[in-house]
Amino acid sequence: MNHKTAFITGATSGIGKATAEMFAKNNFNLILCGRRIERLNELKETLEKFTNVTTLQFDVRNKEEVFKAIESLPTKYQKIDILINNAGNAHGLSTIQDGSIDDWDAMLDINVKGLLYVSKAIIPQMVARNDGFIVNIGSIAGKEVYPNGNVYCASKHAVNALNKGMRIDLNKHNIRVSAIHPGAVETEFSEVRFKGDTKKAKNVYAGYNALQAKDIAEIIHFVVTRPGHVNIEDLVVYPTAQASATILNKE
Ligand code: NDP
Ligand code: 8X3
Repeated sequence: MNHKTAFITGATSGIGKATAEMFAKNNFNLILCGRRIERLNELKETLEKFTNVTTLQFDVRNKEEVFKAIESLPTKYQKIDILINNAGNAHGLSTIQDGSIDDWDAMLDINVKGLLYVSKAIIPQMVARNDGFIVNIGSIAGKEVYPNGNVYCASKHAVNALNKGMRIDLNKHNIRVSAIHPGAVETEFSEVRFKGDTKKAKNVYAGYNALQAKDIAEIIHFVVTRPGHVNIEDLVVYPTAQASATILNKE
């Protein structure tokens, strides 16, 4: 395969799916990951019209599954040029005293430990080749802490720190590392946060123009297509109507 190969976690929805679509149309070979196999199959069928696509079904929380899945890649997909660490979500929105321990476990296990497991499985080949690109999807929740955001914000502050740590450790191996920190993006994020309460989820994006997944996909594509000597370290992106995590100019 001539073109670069990108490995995208959380490709079944939202930012990851839009990134897969954007990359497919720009001839990247794709390894698309997620837990929902029907969605992976559907996406593969659609995007195969543009590029080479393979899928991996695994839960980022399960380290054995992560390593087994990545080791099982067909030979032509084994060289991974770009890793997009995107899988993640918020679970609940509660004060620290009312928060659910299961929600805390989910956020830390997926957003932090899951990102680490996938990175650990892929970074060694990049180091060996002296070449690679990692994009970590953080959040403005990794830059600010907002009321009731406690553990989600902690998980994204950890992503912010890991992004910096990866940059420092991998710099001498010619591996570029970038983080994108979006504000409100209209995806399934709030449906997951509010456990399927569609009305509550829709309300998060009502009364203003929220970012769309495609907006972030375009930025990710821009970041990974800079010339080899250019590395955008950290990029914060808000909808125009949003001034900070808590200041939103709704109609
Ligand atoms: P979505 O809920 O639309 O997508 C989340 C993706 O993560 C899905 O593809 C899901 O796939 C995958 N995922 C979740 N849990 C796991 C798991 N345990 N194992 C494997 N994959 C998993 O949300 P977004 O697209 O909005 O979120 C993408 C990233 O962007 C997240 O890291 C989120 O924190 C971040 N972000 C989102 C913002 C927003 O406002 N939407 C703003 C800032 C950052 P599946 O369920 O099939 O496994
Ligand atoms: C998602 C953005 O503000 O809902 O990371 O936490 S926010």
